[in-house]
Amino acid sequence: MASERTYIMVKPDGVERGLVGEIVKRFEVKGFKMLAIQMFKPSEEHLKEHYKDLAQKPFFPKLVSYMLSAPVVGMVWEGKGVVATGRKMLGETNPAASAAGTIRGDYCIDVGKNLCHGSDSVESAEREISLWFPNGVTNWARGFDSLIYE
Ligand code: RTP
Repeated sequence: MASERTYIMVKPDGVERGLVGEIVKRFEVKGFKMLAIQMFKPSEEHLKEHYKDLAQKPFFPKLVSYMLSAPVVGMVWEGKGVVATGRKMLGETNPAASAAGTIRGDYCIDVGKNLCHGSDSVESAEREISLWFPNGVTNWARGFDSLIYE
């Protein structure tokens, strides 16, 4: 059975616009399994650690202040190929390049207000899950996995 996990985060604009439920719904109806969900009001240090690979980018200060502007909702999702498929479901980083049917393609316009984050590799996912859920995440047995996986 699949054990791949990803970290999906609804950013401040998504929380303030009331899109948490819509984003959760898309992952649920796809067939992925939620392992954790929590609202956070992270510190600046915590956010800088999350985005540490981008620290030298010119947009980094703007990104940090955007991410501190309201709470975020962090989630752990599990499923076969969930990292890559999760990124496809989010769409491209720039909503203008995102296909209709993706979250960013359907619900936002500018790159600096792009609603959601998804881990870009299995390794990043595990790092991010440890950062946001340091006490670990409990798995659970779902009764209908045989209807999802062949
Ligand atoms: P994320 O980490 O949030 O899932 O986004 P991503 O992998 O698709 O894109 P990344 O390059 O890691 O950028 C992280 C976030 O920074 C903001 N950004 N602003 N040119 C800009 O102003 C710019 N470029 C990126 C976006 O919020 C992006 O999601």
